[in-house]
Amino acid sequence: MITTITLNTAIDQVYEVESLDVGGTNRVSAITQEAGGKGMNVAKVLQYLGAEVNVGGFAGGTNGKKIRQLLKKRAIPSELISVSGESRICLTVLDSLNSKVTELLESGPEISVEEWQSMLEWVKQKSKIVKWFALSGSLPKGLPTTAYAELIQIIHANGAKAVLDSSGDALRNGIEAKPFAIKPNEHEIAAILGKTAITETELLEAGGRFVSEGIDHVCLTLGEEGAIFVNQYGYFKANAPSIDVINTVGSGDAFVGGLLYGLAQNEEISTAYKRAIACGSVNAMYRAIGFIDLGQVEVLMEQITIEKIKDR
Ligand code: TA6
Repeated sequence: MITTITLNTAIDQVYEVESLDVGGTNRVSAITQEAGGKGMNVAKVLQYLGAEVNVGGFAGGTNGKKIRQLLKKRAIPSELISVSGESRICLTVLDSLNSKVTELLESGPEISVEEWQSMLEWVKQKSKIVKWFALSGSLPKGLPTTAYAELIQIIHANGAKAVLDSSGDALRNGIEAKPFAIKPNEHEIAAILGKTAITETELLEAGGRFVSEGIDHVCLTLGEEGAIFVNQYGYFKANAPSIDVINTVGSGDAFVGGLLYGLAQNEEISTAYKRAIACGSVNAMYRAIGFIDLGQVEVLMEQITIEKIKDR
């Protein structure tokens, strides 16, 4: 069993337009709605891969009710904690003619101290029976920037493992709690180092430092350039297969799903890394967020090579 936690759940709504006219009138040709927020997408990908998965997080109001219904439709068991605020809508506008994606993300409800305490207690109980956790996405208002660090400490204290995918202070503080794996992209690493851009050497340095500090797998995603992996055996670079991109939203989440599946199955680590990249790439080949086709994943995995750059 793998549990994904989304502290700021959402309804992911995709509007498809032929050619987005910013400032003009746009007719929507197709609408889809899914349970969203990063951890929900990780859960969907894990389910496609055949893993047993359930989801935790906060959900409130009419949108929270809808999120629960959408999860039920997919037969993803949810143990979301109800909150008094209204869960958010995250809107993706797909410009099909120009293959451009625009995201409009609401900030979500404010979480009270009592609601946060309920979450800490839930994770305390859950991590006694579940071995793997994904902690994904931005933090809703009201939570301290140490929220993920607190969850990681609880998870580790119970002998379970956490993969963290966040950004900003939540990522910086989360790293200090030494999750089992992290998946920042180059911009997220640059931001926590107080830089606007980052060289490959600086990325490798940061990855090496995180591993020395106790993180087992540092997975640095580089978009179409592939990914850099740092672990106790060294520094590795992997290519991304060439694909026709439709919608990259959720690709990072699909990467986490693939990685977590491999880790939980105790796969050879290079296979888990390849699965992560392939899942991220396949997600980008489709309109839907958090969708993978298993056959495509296998095909793309064959096209990924992982090269050792240097020893640690
Ligand atoms: O990664 C894509 C996505 O998961 C969307 O599904 C949308 O819900 C958004 O990211 C939320 O990101 P955030 O970091 O605000 O939790």
